[in-house]
Amino acid sequence: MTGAVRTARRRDAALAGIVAVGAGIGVGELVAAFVAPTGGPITDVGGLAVDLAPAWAKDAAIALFGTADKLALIVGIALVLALLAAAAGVLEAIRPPIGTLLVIAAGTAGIVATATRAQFSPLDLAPPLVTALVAVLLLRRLVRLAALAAPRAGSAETVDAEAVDAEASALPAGPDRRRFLAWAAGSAALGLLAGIGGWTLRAGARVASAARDAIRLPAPATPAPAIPAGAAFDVDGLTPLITPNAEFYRIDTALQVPVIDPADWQLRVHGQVEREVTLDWEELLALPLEEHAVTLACVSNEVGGSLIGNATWLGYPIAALLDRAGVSADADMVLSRSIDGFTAGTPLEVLRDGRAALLAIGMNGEPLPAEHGFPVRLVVPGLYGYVSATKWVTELEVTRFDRARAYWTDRGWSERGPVKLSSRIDVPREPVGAGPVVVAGVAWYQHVGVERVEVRVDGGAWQEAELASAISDDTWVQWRWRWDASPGSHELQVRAVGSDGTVQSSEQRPPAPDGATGLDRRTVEVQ
Ligand SMILES: Nc1nc2c(c(=O)[nH]1)N[C@H]1C(S)=C(S)[C@@H](COP(=O)(O)O)O[C@H]1N2
Ligand SMILES: [Mo]
Repeated sequence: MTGAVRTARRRDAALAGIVAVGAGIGVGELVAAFVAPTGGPITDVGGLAVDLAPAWAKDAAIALFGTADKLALIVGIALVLALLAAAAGVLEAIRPPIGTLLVIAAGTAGIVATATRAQFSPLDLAPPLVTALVAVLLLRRLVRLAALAAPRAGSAETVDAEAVDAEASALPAGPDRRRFLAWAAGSAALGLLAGIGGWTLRAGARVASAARDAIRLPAPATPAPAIPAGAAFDVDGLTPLITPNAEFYRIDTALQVPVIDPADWQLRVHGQVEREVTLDWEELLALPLEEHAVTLACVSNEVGGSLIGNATWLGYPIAALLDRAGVSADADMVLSRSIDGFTAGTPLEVLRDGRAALLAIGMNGEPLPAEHGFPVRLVVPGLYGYVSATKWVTELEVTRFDRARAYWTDRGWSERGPVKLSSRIDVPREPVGAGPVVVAGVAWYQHVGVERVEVRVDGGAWQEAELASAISDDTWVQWRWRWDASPGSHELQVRAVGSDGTVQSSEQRPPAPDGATGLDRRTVEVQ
């Protein structure tokens, strides 16, 4: 085989590698558009690169490329990937299956990059997996076709070195080579189409997340009161007083997180009002905003479950907005609607009794995360989320319970959903040694307040636990109790007593239709 032929064969193998990996990424981006709208193979690898890059490299990139630093990063990643892909093609041609292994290694890196993202769900693995699979299958197929198309040394097709124009193709355009080129061109075209499709579908998501990154939340006119000293116990394993956004439970019907550019967001207040009110993002930001800590709970939370979280929310009082619209005396409900059609029916009297019912834009000092309703959601202390906490909210319809039905009311859940008094044991989680043991957890009765928490062992007498200072009646409160544990297997139980004298019910009832009841219990082995 002549040098020119070898060069041409390697060129075809490199082309095979680039087409295979490129098409894999294209298909992966398309899959990402459906299952992981904020991610995707390129952005995930980019994210990992950004996370791993040393600070000086990031500073240099910003200094060199300014606001185009992200574009520069993507171009850089594409170049590196193209080089790797070409190498994989050549290696697969001359030393199979090293090229395949190289692609699998890169795919594994992509999967790790995805799996280590802060907000990861198993479905996010689909794009990198599909990318790797498509790339490997195409690489093997294209490299085989390229090999078939190439003349062997000494065969009749071997091209005389003198006849070869080193600039042009050194290989004869026989049927095998045309087949290879057709496959390569077809794969490239399909990959490109899939990629363009995926990026177009996700263009909205990128616009919105860029918009979110650019937001500077206004300072609240009414800041949250300082968290009282003694509100948080220093107990290992105890739920933190404020739930970090990345750990906040997420419940919604949205298979794909709705994407709203704040510049396009509008809230319409209508129905039984004197005048319709519309509010846009700039107007909302200019209003005097308030900050309040509120514990949000899901009606589906089982006793002892984790569908509850506490955050500091920044927003505008819904009541003030309703006043602006002038609510009809006949109305008794606000049907809030999200951009994806979800609805919640909230009693008007709850929204207007002075509690911190907010049209919220901030969560723990940040703009709302996409999953938690960006750019605007409702938060109402004392009500389960399904009747109050509409995310991606775009409409408030003032109406009546006997005229309108909300999403979950139509599916067998109670029309009204005040949060039930409840408590949870967080620690101990594991077997403990005999002697003093700290038992601790949280208790909540939003907008009423927790007066007392009691613990008992093996069904014995109730004993009062120590209660931390509450941030407010709208938040959960931590409790702890010192247990003198004796060896053996013991069952701990907890119950809370509300500020209104209500004692947490021990009757075990499931979440449907208006919230679970019963007592959290935990069996602990004492050695
Ligand atoms: N648009 C929309 N908003 C929604 C829901 C939903 O399905 N769609 N679910 C509600 C329910 S049932 C709960 S418990 C809370 C959960 O809010 P979180 O995901 O921010 O914790 O959102 C509420 N808001
Ligand atoms: Mo919920």
